[in-house]
Amino acid sequence: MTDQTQADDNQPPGYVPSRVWTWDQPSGGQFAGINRPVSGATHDKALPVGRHPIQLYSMGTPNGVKVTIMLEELLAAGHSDAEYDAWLIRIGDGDQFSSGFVEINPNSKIPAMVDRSVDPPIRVFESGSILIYLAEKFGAFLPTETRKRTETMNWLMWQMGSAPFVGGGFGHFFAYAPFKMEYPINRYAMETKRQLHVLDTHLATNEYMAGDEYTIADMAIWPWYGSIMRDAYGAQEFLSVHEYRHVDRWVELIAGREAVKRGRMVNRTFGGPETQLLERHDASDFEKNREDMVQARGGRRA
Ligand SMILES: N[C@@H](CCC(=O)N[C@@H](CS)C(=O)NCC(=O)O)C(=O)O
Repeated sequence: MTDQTQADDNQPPGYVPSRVWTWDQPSGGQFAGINRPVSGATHDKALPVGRHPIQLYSMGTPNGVKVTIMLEELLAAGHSDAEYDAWLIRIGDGDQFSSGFVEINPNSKIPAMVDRSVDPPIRVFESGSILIYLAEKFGAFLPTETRKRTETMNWLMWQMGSAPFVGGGFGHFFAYAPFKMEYPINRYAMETKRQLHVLDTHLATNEYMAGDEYTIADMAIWPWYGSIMRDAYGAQEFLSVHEYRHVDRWVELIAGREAVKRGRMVNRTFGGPETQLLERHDASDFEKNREDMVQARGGRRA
């Protein structure tokens, strides 16, 4: 094949990467507007601070939900020091690029957290790091016995490394890219199905990810793989998710937990208003300040 016929096969046809990449225009597709090739703040704005020891700055995406599930589980287990304020960071509006947010997460991604129960306060970013931090701080949901702890960490790290292929790979090209491209959709559908098969095989003989105990590994994996099994990207038929019946069993098991039901509502900005609690500052917010209730009061929080 000559260079020219190869270039004709490229997408768009004739595209040949330049010797040096330059940022000429947004790449197109959903969310392209917030992408930049540099890091750092775009505007000066401090983060709000509430009255609780733990301040969370997040949004109800799968990475955000991992942490709100953990905090709700800790509270349900009686760790009252896990009380938290959850502030909404609207990533579509660029809130992650405020100077205050960049100070606590130079990577400008939700979730990020500040533990103000210690002096000076500790910043924590990366959802996996936040889960481990909270598990160690409260001595919960991370077994201490070496074999079980290692298995929990194995699956937690598996999630952190694997989910970007599902979200940034499959989800992006299947649902968000400006046009459909067979090559990346095939590549990432293959990888997504391989990962679902990994989970299915493991969950055939294990009740939870780390064995017989519910841990931060379940909390990390469920938001991503639970949603790909149920509704993410409208791709359930495409991926034949019905094939993964052990994953299906586990998805229902985790979804049935009361703390999970609460955690998935926090900082959620999509779905029905009755499923959203935009900000959480008190346990009573679930009864008083759900978005359907706030809207019925003309936008006023109780
Ligand atoms: N590895 C990170 C990923 C965080 C992440 O990708 N967050 C997304 C939302 S799910 C985000 O904040 N995106 C905003 C942006 O890219 O500007 C973690 O697990 O915390």
